[in-house]
Amino acid sequence: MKIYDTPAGPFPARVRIALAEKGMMPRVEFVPVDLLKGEHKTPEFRQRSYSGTVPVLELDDGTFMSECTAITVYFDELDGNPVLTGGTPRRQGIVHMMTRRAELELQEAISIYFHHATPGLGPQVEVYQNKEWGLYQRDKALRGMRYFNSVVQSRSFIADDSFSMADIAVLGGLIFAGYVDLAIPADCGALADWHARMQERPSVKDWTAVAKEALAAT
Ligand code: GTS
Repeated sequence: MKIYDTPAGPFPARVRIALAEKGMMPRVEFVPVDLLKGEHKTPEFRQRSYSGTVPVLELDDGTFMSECTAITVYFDELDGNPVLTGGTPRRQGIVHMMTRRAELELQEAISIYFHHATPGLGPQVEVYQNKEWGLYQRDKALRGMRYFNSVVQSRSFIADDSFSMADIAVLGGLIFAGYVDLAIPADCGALADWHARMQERPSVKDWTAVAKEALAAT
């Protein structure tokens, strides 16, 4: 299997952390995609990913799969032990709800802020920008942080009392927040504590080391 991605990217981070949690990193070959050069927007790349985004998983039979959530579910089910996304129907539902909420309220909002209200990936790639929309989304992301702060005030993890895909999605959002200097608000102590605890997970430590190396090389 191959994954087309950019190692330090906040969305690719989600799949890489999930793979590390599952001990499945060795099963995948990573193919780098240079976003600053717009390699993800070429007609050739769009054959793999209609929306022109990474990560993209290529299965050995030639199937392409986009979307962090879909790829995470795929790997989680592969070994018959879906600890990140599965369990009871109730847990599945809650994990998916909280994952989508993390995307909408945090990671996608920050992504829109980055692409619309900052130079983003540069003028060659950012062919349409709407600064007002970007700034609106930045404020939405800050509200999202306050929401997730309230969530982890009453439980240890984002979806329930165990680590799941939803924790990885909030982590992805906070990784993106770090890149655009959007700090966790000072009044969000529970979220800051949760974030500090997540940094102790070997999967997150491994990703942080790989990302640092990739950023240093650019
Ligand atoms: N919904 C997609 C998913 O869940 O996979 C979003 C993927 C996404 O936006 N990926 C970013 C991308 O390709 C990569 S990164 O910003 O996290 O590194 N962005 C490029 C673009 O032009 O939108």
